[in-house]
Amino acid sequence: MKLFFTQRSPFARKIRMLARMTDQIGDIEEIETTVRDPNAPVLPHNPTGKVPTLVLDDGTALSESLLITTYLEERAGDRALNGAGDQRWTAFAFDAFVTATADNVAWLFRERVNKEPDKQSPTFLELERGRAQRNYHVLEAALETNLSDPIRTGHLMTASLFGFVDSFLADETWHHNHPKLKAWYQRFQEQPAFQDTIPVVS
Ligand SMILES: N[C@@H](CCC(=O)N[C@@H](CS)C(=O)NCC(=O)O)C(=O)O
Repeated sequence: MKLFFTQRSPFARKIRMLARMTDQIGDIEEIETTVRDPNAPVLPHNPTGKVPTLVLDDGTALSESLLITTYLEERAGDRALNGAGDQRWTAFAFDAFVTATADNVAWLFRERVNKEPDKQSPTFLELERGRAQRNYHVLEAALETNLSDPIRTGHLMTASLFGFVDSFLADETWHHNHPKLKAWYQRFQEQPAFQDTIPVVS
């Protein structure tokens, strides 16, 4: 399989961590691509040009990190982070919530990096910051009840999101104002898969 990723994408980093933590990385060739570029290596496989994209050996291209997560979780068998049986949907629901939060933070990032300050919409930024704050409160409560649980795929998305914000939106680090989230994230950073996927940006 081929996994197209960028260093910056928190969604791709989550998949890269999942592949490592479920012992599937040996079956995956990681290929760095550009985005928003007519010559991006991912485009012949996925015309949307989005990352992550996982191309299966039969050429099927999976995009959307939750779909790729579901695929790799099923393929992982006993090593699946979300377990088996119906209770896994609680773990996937948590993952979907964090993924949606990351989507919103990514929109906020695009507004800030792709537009000159005087072209940015204060209304849009205020809305997205409000949404992020709201979601971070929920996340703090969710992690508090799950802190002693095994690591689930939603935890990987959470750590990827915080890593992205720390590296690329350093003045929007809301997790620093949530002591339990902050402490959890500090501990999570010791995970080898997290260390192995730290963005290398020149
Ligand atoms: N909801 C998507 C979000 C993926 C996403 O937004 N990826 C960004 C990079 S962080 C991307 O591919 N951008 C390229 C583009 O917008 O053309 C997922 O979970 O995979």
